[in-house]
Amino acid sequence: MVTNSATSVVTIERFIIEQERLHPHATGDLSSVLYDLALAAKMIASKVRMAGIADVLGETDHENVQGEVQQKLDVISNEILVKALDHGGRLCCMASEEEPDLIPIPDNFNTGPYALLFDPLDGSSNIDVNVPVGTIFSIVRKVSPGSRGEMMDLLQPGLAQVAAGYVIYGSSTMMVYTTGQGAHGFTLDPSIGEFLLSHPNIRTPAHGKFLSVNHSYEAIWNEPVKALMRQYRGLEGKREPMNIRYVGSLVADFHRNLLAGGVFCYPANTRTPRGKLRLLYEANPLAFIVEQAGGRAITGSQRIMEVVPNDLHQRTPLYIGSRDDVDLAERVLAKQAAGAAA
Ligand code: P6P
Repeated sequence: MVTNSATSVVTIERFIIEQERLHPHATGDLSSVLYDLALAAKMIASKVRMAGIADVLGETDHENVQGEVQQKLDVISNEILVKALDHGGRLCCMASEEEPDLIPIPDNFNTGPYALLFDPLDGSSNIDVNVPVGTIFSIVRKVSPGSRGEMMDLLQPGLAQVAAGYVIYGSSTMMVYTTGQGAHGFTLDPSIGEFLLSHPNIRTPAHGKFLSVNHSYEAIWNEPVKALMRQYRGLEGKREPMNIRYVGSLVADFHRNLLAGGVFCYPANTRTPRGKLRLLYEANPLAFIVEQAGGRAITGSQRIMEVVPNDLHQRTPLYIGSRDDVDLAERVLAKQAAGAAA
C-alpha cells in the first residue's frame, strides 16, 4: 500500500531539471554546474566526515592569500571543487578564497558562459574540534569578450548572480541553493549518496530570536554598533532580548538563523575596518539566499548585493538575516551615523 505521505522523494538532480524547465531558453549549462557542485559537495563531505580518522586534520605549512594558515581540508576541498568544475565546458574561470588570483580553465578544456566563485571550506579553523563548516558558492554570467574568463567576469555586484548557495557539513550534510526561484534545501542521505529535497522554498522568520555576533570585539566597535547591540540584547529600547548564539563558523550561524530566525552581524571594527567577511564568495551568495527566503543583507548602510566590487578578496561588514532585525540595524546605524555627522 502506498501511503499518501505529504513528502515525495525528489533528488537534487531531479529538482534542478524541473527548475530548468521553468526557463524555456535554458541551455542546461547552469544545471550542469549545479550537478557538478552537488558532486563536489558529496566528495568534500566524505573528507570532512573522515577528518578525525584519516590524516586530513591539522594545518599545512602554507598560508592562503588571506594570510591564514591553510588547514589540510581547505586545500583538499579547494582541489575537489576545481577538479570537479574545470572540465565541464560551462565555466570561463573560477575564483577561490584559497587562491590569490583568477583560476583559469585549462587550455585543453572548453569554456562556457558562467564564472564560479567559492569559499571551499569556510570556518575551517573549527575542523579539528568538530564544529560544523561549510562551502559557499556564487555563479555569475560571463560578461567579458572572448572565450576565456577575465577578472571583470568575477568583479560583478551580487545582483548579477544567477545562482548561489552553500553546503553545511553539520549533524547532517545539507546543500541550500537558489537560482532566483526561492531558496531550497537538500539533505544528503549517505546510505544512497543522494541529496534529497528536505526544505522546499525556505522562508526565514521576519523577526528572529537569535543574535550571532562576536562580542569580544565590543571595545573596538564604534558607538552606533554598540547602541545596536544594546537594542538586540534588550538593554535599550522595547525589544525582547535575543538569545546569543555564535558558533564562529559563518555557514553554521547563517543556516541556523535562516531556518529559525535571527541576525548574524560582523561589524567593522578598528582591527578590521572593512569588516572580516569576503564580499564576493561569502556575503553575496548568502545575501542572495536570504533575500530569496524573505530576509535582508546589508553592509550597515547599503544592500550587500548592490556593492560594486573592485578587488577579488575584498571584505565587507555584514548584517544578515531576519528582515525586521536587519531593518533595525539599518535604522540604528543610519541614525547614529547622522548624529555623529551633525
Ligand atoms: P571571529 C571563520 O574564520 C570566519 O571566516 C567565519 O566562518 C566566521 O563567522 C568568522 O570568521 C568568525 O570570526 O573573528 O569571530 O573569530
